[in-house]
Amino acid sequence: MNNLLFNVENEVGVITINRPKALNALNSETLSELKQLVGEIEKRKDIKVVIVTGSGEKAFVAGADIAEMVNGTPVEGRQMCLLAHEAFAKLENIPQVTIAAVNGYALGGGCELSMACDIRIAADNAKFAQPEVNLGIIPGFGGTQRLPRLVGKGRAKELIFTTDQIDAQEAYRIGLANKVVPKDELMSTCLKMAEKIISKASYAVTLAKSAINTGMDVDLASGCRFESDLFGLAFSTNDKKEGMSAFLEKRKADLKDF
Ligand code: CO8
Repeated sequence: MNNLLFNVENEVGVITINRPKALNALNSETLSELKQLVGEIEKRKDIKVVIVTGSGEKAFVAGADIAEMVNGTPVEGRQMCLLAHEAFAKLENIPQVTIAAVNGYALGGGCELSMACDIRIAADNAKFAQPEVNLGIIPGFGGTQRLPRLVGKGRAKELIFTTDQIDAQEAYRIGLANKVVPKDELMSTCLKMAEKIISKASYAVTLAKSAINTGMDVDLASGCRFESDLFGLAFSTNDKKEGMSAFLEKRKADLKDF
C-alpha cells in the first residue's frame, strides 16, 4: 500500500491515511487501497475494533484530492464518487466496530470518511467542514446522506450551504463528534474505548451494529422486525447463556466471541 499504514495490536487495527504532504487528501489510489484493506479486515477474526486516523499533526483528511479532480471529466468524477461509496459502505458495515480518531482537519471527504465510522472521537484541534460548494461541487463521498442522518437536515444544510468550518466542541454539540479530548490523549482515549468494547460479547456488538445500521435505512416497523430476528439469533450464542448465568450467579461473565 502506498498511501495507508496498517497495524494490529491487542485486537485493534489502526488504519492511518498517510499522505501528509497533501494533508492526507483522498485520491483514487488511496480509496482503492482502503476498499481492499477493509475487505481483508472484514474477514479477520483477530480484529475487533478498527481505528481510522490521519498521519501527522495537522489533518485527519483534508478532503478528496483536488489536484486529481481539477481536470476530471464528469465520467471520472462519477467513477471516483462511486469508488468512495463502495469503500465507505464497506467500512460502515464491517462486523468490527470502527472509531474515527479525528486528529485535525476533517474537511469534505475527510468529514465524510469520519461519518462512515461508527464513532468519532475528536482531538481539541479538530476542524470539520463540508467546503465542496466553494469548489463548484457537492459532497460526493456520502456527505449529503450521512450528515443529515447524524446531525439533522437543518444543521446539515447549513453546514453544506455555508461551508462553515466548525471546531471540535461545536461538532460535539451538534452530535457530529461523540467526544472531544486533548490532542495528546486522542489515541489513548480511542484505545481505551476499543478495550471496553472488546470486553463485551463481540458477536452481540456486531449484531447491535447491524441492527442500527439496517434500521436507520428502513421504516420503524421493518427495523423492529429486523431487530427481533437478530435478538433471536443472539439467543443461540454461548455468550448469552454465560452473560445471563453470570448475572444470576453474581459473578463476572467470561464473555467470548460467540
Ligand atoms: N486536495 C489536494 N491537496 C490538498 C488538499 C486537498 N483536499 N488539501 C490540502 N492539500 C495540499 C495543499 O495543496 C498543499 O500542498 P503544497 O504544499 O504542495 O502546496 C498541502 O496540502 C498543505 O496545504 P496548505 O498549504 O493549504 O495548508 P494550510 O495549513 O495553509 O491550510 C487547509 C490547510 C485549510 C486544510 C487547506 O489546505 C484547505 O483548505 N484544503 C482544502 C480543503 C477542501 O476544500 N477540502 C474539500 C475537497 S473536495 C471534497 O472533499 C469532495 C469530496 C467528494 C468528491 C467526490 C468525488 C469526485
